[in-house]
Amino acid sequence: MGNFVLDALRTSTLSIQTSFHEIKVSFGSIKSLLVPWTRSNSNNSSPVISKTKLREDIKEFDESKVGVKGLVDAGITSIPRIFYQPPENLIDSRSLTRTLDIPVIDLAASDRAIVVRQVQEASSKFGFFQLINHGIPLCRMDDVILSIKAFNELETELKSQYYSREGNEKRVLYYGSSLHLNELEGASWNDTLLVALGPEPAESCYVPEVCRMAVAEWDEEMKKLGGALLGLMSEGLGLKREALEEKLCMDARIMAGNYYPHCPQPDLTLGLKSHTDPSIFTLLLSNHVPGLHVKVEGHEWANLVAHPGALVVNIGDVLQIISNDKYRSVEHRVLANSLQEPRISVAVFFNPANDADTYGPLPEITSLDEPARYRDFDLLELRQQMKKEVGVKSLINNCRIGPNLKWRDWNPLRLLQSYVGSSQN
Ligand SMILES: O=C(O)CCC(=O)C(=O)O
Repeated sequence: MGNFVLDALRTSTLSIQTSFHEIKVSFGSIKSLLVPWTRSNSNNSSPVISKTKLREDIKEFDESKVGVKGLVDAGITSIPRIFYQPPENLIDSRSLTRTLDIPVIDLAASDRAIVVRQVQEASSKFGFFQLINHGIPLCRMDDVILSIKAFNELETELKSQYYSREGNEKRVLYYGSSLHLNELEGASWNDTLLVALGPEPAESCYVPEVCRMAVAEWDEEMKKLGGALLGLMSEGLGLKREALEEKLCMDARIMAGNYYPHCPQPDLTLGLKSHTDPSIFTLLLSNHVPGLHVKVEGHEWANLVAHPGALVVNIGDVLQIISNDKYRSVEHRVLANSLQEPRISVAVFFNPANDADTYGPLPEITSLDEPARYRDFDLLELRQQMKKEVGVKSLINNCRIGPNLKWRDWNPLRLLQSYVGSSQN
């Protein structure tokens, strides 16, 4: 079997004849792309390829450790089949011109009550908002973006030393496309560097040197800003400032440095598939290359364009559950990048960290009138969820109390707490 990635990499000049059945490179043929391809719902013009073949191609791509950027560097002009998205995931052209104006919240505003109300409204209506005057110097923002760029643009031999999609003691992973690749779902057009920031951070010697300092400095900023934001969110629920912090102990931070290289066929794939974050919330910084797409009112997609210098916040599944649906975790994805310049984003996911605790709607905000809509979950369940492929509200759907909830999932204490909560109001 031809190794399409390495063949392509060995080739400086690619002459690609895309008749359906043959793609030739100056040295050898890319056999992986020769086999016809099919998917249910695919239209007649789609080539047909078996699941076995897709599985083999995924393995080859992964074992090459070159990431998606390696394919682009090799000069490919059509994307390998493993990146084709099923038709239902493809972009509807009308959504490309729709823009979502999410609230812009000025953290330096003098009236805290107004800021609390803005955070509360944005978290419940949009699930997304932007922060300006957040206190993080522009140079810090530039540094972390440039350092993620520098890592992704390292020589392949240097970068591939970090390549792994399995959890490891180094607590640093770098992989091409999404964390879980399989033949049933299209792969996405990006590369990611994941670094554990807490509570047991990656030892600095394991973080690639080219971004070590910038990531450590970014984490310091994220801890401060994340804590301040959680205080505002807590007050937005009518609780004391420290309530969510005490409950959630959100020390478990993970950073994803995402690199979306140019995609030669952006209408066939996605930069990142649609998902919600299984976090408390996420703080997102990106460079000026657009691509973030957000589902508005649960059905239409729109572009989210952040103000220069702003940080984007999105509510995660954990906070939707804890707030008993007062705050919303909203579906988002990233378009495949049609521009020559890469899109780079740095997402910091804030997760609960207290192993001993269970998490569910806060008794203080549930009552007989507004009973808990979710059962409790623990960190084991949350971690299992995070290990799976990016998904849409999987944790929320698993925990939602409804006809499918098994009797053993009910927590009598929770019912009692709801009652006590309501009688104290
Ligand atoms: O790159 C982006 O803009 C979004 C990243 C994202 O959604 C994620 O890393 O979960």
